Amino acid sequence: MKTTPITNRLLILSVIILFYACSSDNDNESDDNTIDPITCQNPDSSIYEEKDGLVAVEFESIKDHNDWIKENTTTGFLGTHYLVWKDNQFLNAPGNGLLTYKIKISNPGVYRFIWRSRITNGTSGSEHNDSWLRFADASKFYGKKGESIVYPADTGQSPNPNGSSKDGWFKIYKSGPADQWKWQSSTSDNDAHDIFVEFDAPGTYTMEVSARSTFHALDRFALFSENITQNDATNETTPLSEIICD
Ligand SMILES: [Ca+2]
Repeated sequence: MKTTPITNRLLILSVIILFYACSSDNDNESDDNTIDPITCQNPDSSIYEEKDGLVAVEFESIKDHNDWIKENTTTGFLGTHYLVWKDNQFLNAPGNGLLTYKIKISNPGVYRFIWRSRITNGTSGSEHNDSWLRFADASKFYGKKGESIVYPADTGQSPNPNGSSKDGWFKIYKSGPADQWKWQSSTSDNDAHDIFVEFDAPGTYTMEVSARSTFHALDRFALFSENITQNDATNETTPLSEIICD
């Protein structure tokens, strides 16, 4: 077909419209997450940077949320959204609906882990209240309550927590009323142990979360060293960790 000046102009116009349509799409994506200072070319290469012994991350800032629903309908969350699991339950099968957060540690040592979560279905405080957590490449990953320490199952370490644990994963639950967001990460049923992670050397480590109960919503998490209080680590105004690209 012979192109006339008119069809040429139409072609150019279409290309320009397409260009602006695509760039406004991108704009929406970055508006979606105001805490994300940069967008890595490969979303899998995003790394959260520990600073002065603190890592603070909005769960929704991850690019690949792997069938978790990014929602903002249950009020009281921090950041722009939360992630909630609405697919099948995986009560004894960790690794489904995998969320991977890479964390660059510059100050090695002992860190406590805690997340802010909520039940988004029903009124029971003991259902829809847990998800799986694993730090497979950290030097140590354990639950602690006073002098009592528990290790995840299938790691060759003991004792293991009461209730579910498998392949190095802890079941992490919250207790208390269903209708409240709460900073709590406990493992071992009816014997709540706090969660600790040790990093012996500077480096980039991998934190994994996977689906267990339906309607468990994850808002934000913090990893903090012994020189930081839980109040400071979980304060709404605490600066979020910067994201760098691998
Ligand atoms: Ca959030």
